[in-house]
Amino acid sequence: MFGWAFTRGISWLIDRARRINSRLILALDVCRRSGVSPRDVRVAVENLLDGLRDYVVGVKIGLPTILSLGMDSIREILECYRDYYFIADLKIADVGHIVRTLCSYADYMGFDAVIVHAVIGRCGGLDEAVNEVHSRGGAVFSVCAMSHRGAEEVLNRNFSTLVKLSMDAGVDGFILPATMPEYITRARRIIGGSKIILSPGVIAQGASIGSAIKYGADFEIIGRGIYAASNPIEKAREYSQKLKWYSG
Ligand code: BMP
Repeated sequence: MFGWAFTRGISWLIDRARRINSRLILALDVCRRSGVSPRDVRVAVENLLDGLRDYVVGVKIGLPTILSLGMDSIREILECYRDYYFIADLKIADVGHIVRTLCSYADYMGFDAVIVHAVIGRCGGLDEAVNEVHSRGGAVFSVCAMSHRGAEEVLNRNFSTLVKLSMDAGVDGFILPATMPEYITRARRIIGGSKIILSPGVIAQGASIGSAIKYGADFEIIGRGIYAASNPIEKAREYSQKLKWYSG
């Protein structure tokens, strides 16, 4: 359908992390609210991206920002900031043809990777995402546990099954909660060192900086702790100092 963007794999992400010596991923959930126009949102996004290059390895952009700006605006932004690794947080949970369409939209916008819910299962679900994204050269991260309390009611109870089926489907990495870091340790036991773990829930949701890395994550994802700070660039600098790629 579309296709020019999914050209940089996980190795590009790791190379960049090494280059800038950081394990920090920004959750860019800057979005429209009353009195804030799409133009204002775009300026805020571009100001952040201009200032965070030295500290932030990758940028996770989710539906609030994509819906606020629209796909073509996101595509223009991603084209201008190719020094970041971009992850489409579409949290895909749907049937095969919709999964494939959403993955192709992520490709169109210029993302390097897509986040998919493992709970949809493999056949007609995760397999479709992995095939679609891998055929275009991108990466898939699967959600196998979440960071909010309600996740313990259903999703997180199926954690081991979700991790195993994600491995069988051939995903490139996992999204696991910093607020419940025991899932990170458990995932590492199942997956070994071969896959990447990105961990949200740091600062605004209560997990302390560096804790998910200690439990075995590769990167920590921080949103409000950076973009809602009075000085986002200073905060990102401070956090990246605590999340160095090379310890010591
Ligand atoms: P914040 O640092 O502002 O709490 O943002 C966390 C980001 O990580 C949000 O984009 C959210 O959608 C995402 N996220 C999460 O918080 N918990 C999860 O379990 C999975 C997520 O993707």
